[in-house]
Amino acid sequence: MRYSTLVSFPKDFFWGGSTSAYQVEGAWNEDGKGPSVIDMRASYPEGTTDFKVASDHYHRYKEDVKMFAEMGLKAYRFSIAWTRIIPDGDGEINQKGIEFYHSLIDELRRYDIEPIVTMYHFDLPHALQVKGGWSNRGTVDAFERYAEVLFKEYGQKVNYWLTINEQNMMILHGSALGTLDPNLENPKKELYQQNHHMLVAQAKAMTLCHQMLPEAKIGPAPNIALIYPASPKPEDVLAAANYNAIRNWLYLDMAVFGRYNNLAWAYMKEKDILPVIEEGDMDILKSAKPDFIAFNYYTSQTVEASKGDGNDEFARGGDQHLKSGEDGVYKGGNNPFLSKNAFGWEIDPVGFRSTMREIYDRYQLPLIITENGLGAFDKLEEDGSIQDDYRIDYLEKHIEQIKWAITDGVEVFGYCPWSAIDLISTHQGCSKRYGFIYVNRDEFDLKDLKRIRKKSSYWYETLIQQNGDNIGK
Ligand code: BGP
Repeated sequence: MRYSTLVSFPKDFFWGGSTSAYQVEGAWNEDGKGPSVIDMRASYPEGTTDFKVASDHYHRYKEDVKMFAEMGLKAYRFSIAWTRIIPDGDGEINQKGIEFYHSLIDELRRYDIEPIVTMYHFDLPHALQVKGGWSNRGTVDAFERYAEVLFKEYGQKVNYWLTINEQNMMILHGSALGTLDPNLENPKKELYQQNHHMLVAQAKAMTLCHQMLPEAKIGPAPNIALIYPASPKPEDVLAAANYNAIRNWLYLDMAVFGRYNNLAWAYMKEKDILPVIEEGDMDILKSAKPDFIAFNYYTSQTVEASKGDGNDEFARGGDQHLKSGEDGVYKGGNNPFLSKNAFGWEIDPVGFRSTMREIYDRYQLPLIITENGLGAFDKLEEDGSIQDDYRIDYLEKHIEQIKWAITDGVEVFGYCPWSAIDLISTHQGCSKRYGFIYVNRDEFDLKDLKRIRKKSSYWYETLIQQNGDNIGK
């Protein structure tokens, strides 16, 4: 639908920025922090750094938060490292870790920046992984206890909680994220059991949050992107519905309605990967209610009917870690109407609007975008500037689509692009940069880790001052 005028962003809209603990903090083994599955990764893709120092945010958070304030950020979405709080996942509490996040949150509050806290962003404690990770039902209890510690410690300072970042990507692309245990014998069956356990853990955390902190709000944070059929061919349309169910709705139907999506269930049944559901699980899942939906969006995907000829899998941008497509379910493919970024990810702002409309139509809950952004090889110019006009272009087009979605009647209360500051990509090193703020380091040369605001940060600052009024004009 086209409109003669677009509705303005709400006055108290959360213009933010986003990071995650293991990608930005560094200090991987300091002040009592235990190792996570990310720290214990056996190898990294060739030519890319590990996460030991990252952007050294742990030591420089004051300087970073000051820069966020200069940019005018209204919100900062970050994650707490479970292994700083409880180094082995379910044992002793580490006071130094507790203090770090108190200091970070206090610093944000000093500048009126709303903390939006992800409880768990890929970095499961290694000690829990050794005991079976999410395959072990005990991890559900460990997460509930961890949640209780967080709510007790930070509940008076944090109003917005996100449970688990991109649970769907951990299930679908765990090998790329470093979250898939390479020793799993039957990965798919295990993964869907893990998925069930994570869903129960999330439900328990949401219920606990409402009991302990009646004023606080909590929601899931999957990666949601509408799947297109490659053509109007009815079989392609069915294939898109299959993948939408497996990739997107499985996670949100459960978080919001407390039931398994029927197509996703039929898929798991056919593949013989149905999870074991313990007595009482469905009651736990049904009684938990999110207050909002947070989601990450980078790109859309296009699929067609499965050919079943062994060639259904498609590697996005040639990236073997990000394959999708499955015999008898759907075949992955390209969308000829979209351009691509330097890493082969399709750029689709209009798909972003469609995704917001679809989520809101299905669930009728307020939305916040907790990740969206452009990975690029930024260049530090001789004059010390970073001219990331391509990022401005990407963000502007996506923000405009939020405005269209708001005009469509979708309730959106915040936008936290990835990333507030440069950090280490999940599997493509630190040369793939996303930040508004440049961090002066290379893959293997830490240099001085100096912070430099990129051109996009000044552009975003102006946009925030104008509350997005000039967008879409
Ligand atoms: C999401 C993750 C982030 C982040 C982002 C960009 O899946 O939640 O942690 O890394 O994607 O992806 P990448 O780093 O692979 O470019």
